[in-house]
Amino acid sequence: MDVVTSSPTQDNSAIPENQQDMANAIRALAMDAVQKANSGHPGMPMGMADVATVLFSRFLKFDPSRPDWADRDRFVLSAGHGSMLLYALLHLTGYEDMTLEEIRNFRQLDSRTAGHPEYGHAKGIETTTGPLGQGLANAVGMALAERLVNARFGDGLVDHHTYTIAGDGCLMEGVSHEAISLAGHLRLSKLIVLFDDNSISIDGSTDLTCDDDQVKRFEASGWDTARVDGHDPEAVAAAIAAARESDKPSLIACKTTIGYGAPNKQGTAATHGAPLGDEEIAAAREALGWPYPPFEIPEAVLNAWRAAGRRSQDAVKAWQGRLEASDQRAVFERQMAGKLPEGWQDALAAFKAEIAAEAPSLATRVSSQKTLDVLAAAIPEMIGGSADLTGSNNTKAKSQGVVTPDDFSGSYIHYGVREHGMAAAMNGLALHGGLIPYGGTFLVFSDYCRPSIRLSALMGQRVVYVMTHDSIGLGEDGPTHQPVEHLAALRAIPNLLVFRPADTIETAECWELALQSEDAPSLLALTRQGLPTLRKDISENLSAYGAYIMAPADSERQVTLIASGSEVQIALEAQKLLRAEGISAAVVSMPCWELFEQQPPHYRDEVLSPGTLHIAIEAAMPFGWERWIESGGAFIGMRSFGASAPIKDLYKKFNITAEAVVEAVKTRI
Ligand SMILES: Cc1ncc(C[n+]2csc(CCOP(=O)(O)OP(=O)(O)O)c2C)c(N)n1
Repeated sequence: MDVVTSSPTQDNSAIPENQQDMANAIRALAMDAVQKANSGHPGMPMGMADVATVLFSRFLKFDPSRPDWADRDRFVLSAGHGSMLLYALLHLTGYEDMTLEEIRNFRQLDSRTAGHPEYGHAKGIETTTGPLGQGLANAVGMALAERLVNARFGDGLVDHHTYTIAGDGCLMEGVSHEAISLAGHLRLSKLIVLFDDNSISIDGSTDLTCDDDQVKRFEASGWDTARVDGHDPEAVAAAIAAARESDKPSLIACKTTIGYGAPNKQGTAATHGAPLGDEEIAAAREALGWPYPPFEIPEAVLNAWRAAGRRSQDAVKAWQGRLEASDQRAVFERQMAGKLPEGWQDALAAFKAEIAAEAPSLATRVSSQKTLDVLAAAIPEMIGGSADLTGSNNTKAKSQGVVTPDDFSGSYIHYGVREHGMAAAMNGLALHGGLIPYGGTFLVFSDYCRPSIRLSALMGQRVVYVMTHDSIGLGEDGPTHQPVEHLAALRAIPNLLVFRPADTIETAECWELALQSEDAPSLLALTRQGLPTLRKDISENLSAYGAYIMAPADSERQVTLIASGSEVQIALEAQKLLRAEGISAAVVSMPCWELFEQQPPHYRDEVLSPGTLHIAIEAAMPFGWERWIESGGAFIGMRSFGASAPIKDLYKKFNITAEAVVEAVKTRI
């Protein structure tokens, strides 16, 4: 660990003259916007204004007039409550859509300046942050993405840093451990964390809760570290310059005073998340030597900031020249635009035809593996991985090499036992652009990924979660490993496509849909146990409808059996038994509720046939199924946790059988 003090390791000509005023402009905008909104967090932006000024005016490679420039440095405000820091920086450096009006409308309906930074609301917001720790873990994913895309396209097109500001809260969160451990292992040397080391969180001093030596913690995970006075711009600059030379990821612990400049409140939790009040703001203006009215930035200061925003224009031009001269240009542009390669479905269609002809019995996790063998070969930007369950999740395709700290040309990541870190890193991979991440664990551990899955959905990112061992069907590992409430919990997340395919054909279809879903993440719930091939008709991707009639009734329909995944075969068996009893039933396979909801009412009616008796079958809790079951119908599934036993005994014990379906029908018809 180095204690860095001011040292001229960088070009002093680049140091803006009025950097104190530049930092104070951030402070003033933060104080004033929070005061006007009567809510928000002034303390962190005021405390980190000096650090951010150094970063944005001397180091960060970015161009507000080309916010989507592929080779820009990524900046992530992990301590998202300090959103005014980011909004102020975007406004001051000249992002067109971050007007002063937006700053004045901080936290108001339809403004770009939401309470916490939201991806897509304004250019320059690289990810949605607010849930502490997520941004740091996203930044790890972005830094990993940079290395992966660099390995494919070279330094000429991809050579940038990822910076993130994280606070005490981010570093207390468990996900920070997984993230920094992964980054240390992969030696993501172009990742630089600026720790807002102010020793204050909401409840007061961090002495109340945390004795960790964060610097030592990062060192233990293989990071370079430094401690600096976060209000000494030259010390901060020297530390960043040194970090950029490191062959490891770097932590710079910036000792700061929260609410810096507010004479009576600085250094206390009172500045964390409440307006300072008119009196204290007036006192702060006095103390900072900032005599200007609210929301007014003097021309000279604004000019200095706008000059900072133009620093990289030559670099952009030079990069553009390299892109135009590159023989990889078309592929690079396609991948960065998130478009799939031409003809990617051809091999998939051949695979489906082969499966329909051979009709093998396979666990859908194996069906997924076989689909991946086809897809990963056709779509090199797919980046797979698993949280230490590669052989169980069947996530590694034949063509995929393993990514190592020394070689990022592979496309498979061993994430280690770090489900949460994996999910958050996948968000970073997707947000960076140029890659399509997917990663696996057991469905029961989707809970360990949930905060990041929720953010994939909120941000509309194409991340694919491969979640195997999706029910009591996994057998002997028992109730600790048997998900029962997870499908319901996942279906409750808006903008997440939850797929539960019934056989290999549906698995291939669901993968196809997941890759086509550019604005929503997908989760595939896959079985451990073998399932017969049920579908022969491959003329159309029927899973795209969310639900469809897999086996029609052979006379006027009396009963509609609705099932997903492994229970579709039970529904088909029940249909036969009912037929023998003279009861006419149709079987509906419902691999994706969300897509079915999007279908027009006439299609939904055709599939569900209102007025018939509805029986739903799924080896999970009934929560939510009432939506598809008309009154008088029934649900065959779980009502409790599972148990440890062979699968054949479990389905009987929990009464998820064709006979139970028949009985439910007969007592109701
Ligand atoms: C996962 C999560 N838990 C709780 C919160 C609520 N929260 C927002 S900021 C904060 C304290 C953060 O402390 P620190 O990072 O030191 O920020 P500072 O006080 O320095 O601004 C908490 C608990 C949150 N945003 N995310």
